[in-house]
Amino acid sequence: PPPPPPPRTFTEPLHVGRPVLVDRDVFLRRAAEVLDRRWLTNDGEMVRELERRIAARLGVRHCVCTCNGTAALEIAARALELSGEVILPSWTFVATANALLWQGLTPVFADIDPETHNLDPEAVRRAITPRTSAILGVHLWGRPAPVAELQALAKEQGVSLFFDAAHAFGNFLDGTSIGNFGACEIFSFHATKIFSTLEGGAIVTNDEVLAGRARLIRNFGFDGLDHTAVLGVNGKMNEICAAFGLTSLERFDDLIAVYRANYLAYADALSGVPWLRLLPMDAESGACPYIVLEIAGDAPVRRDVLLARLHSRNVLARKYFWPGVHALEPYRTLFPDAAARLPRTCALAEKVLVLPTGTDVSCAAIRKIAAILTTTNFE
Ligand code: T4K
Repeated sequence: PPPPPPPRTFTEPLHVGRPVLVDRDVFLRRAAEVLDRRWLTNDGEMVRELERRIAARLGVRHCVCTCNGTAALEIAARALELSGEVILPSWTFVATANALLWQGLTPVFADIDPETHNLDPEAVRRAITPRTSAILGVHLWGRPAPVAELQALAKEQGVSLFFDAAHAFGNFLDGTSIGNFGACEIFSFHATKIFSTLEGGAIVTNDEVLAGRARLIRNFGFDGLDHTAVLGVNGKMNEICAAFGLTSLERFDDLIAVYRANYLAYADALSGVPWLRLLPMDAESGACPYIVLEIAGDAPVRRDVLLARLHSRNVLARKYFWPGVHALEPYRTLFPDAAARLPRTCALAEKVLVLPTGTDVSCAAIRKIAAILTTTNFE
């Protein structure tokens, strides 16, 4: 029989990271409270309440909300008093490295384990020099980094360990919430995340001294009305963002269920295609924020052809995080030899497609996306 015709175009574009909306009335009521109080920012009641609820949810002692995840990383690096070199993956969003360089630190990229997309502890060990002051692990796509191995290595080498958990709010490692590992962890609550404060982020830690330092740095270094203790910055979250966050948090568990169901629907629709690998997610207990697909080198169709095909059908898939941070400016110019140490990152960057998920993506849409990917009579 002739092959089935290619699936038709979606009428509305499907995005990776389309913001999830909160209950409008509840949010507007909270926003009105903020206006009534005329306390709009600077450690207001909404921010404090959000910090309490996040800390309680994660089972972590301290939560310091910030204006975005990048600022959270920068403040964390300052609070940890880092210097010299910090080891991190290149297979991440550019903000992970930018935050370090912006603080005058030298990012040193280490290769990943292609099975997990997270740092390979052996590659980290090889990247350690006398100038290394810290390891910055990333829980990429919400999948936990190899925490125990990195912890042991950091201890052995006498360097700090902290985590970029921008993707990992609502995820767990062996039953413990992400947020409890290393000296501290940072989250992004950007609009594209399942739990969002529009723009926002947080540093979470069980270390009281570190949390105190992060609070000082977040507010220009002020420790009194007319007195500063350290070099600070303006990294504060405002009250409207916190009001959105409180409303978003109330919906979080329902949303996780949607994202998990979508992940399982993709797994079902794409199973049995030997040249596609769907990166496994923890659909039992964790959130499944990203749908990450690898296209095998011997696939009948190249990744970029599939991407163009999806885009032509209004499925706005992404090549996150192609080509790897080391290949983006200014890193490409600063570290022209980095690629030689990152063969697995470079290979993976040519394979990955991230597919739309979230409340706008139904199971029927997922079956159609799978058909667009696997139909053979396109060209
Ligand atoms: N560390 C890691 C590992 C990160 O992934 C990130 C951020 C950070 C640190 C830093 O955290 P923040 O400082 O951002 O809090 C997006 C997000 O902006 C960024 O937060 C996120 N990671 C990154 C993975 O994705 P872009 O530049 O790819 O987003 P953009 O503008 O292309 O939007 C994604 C899709 O969503 C598009 O199809 C358009 C759609 N969209 C987006 C927004 C904002 C909407 O429909 N409405 C909207 O309001 O970075």
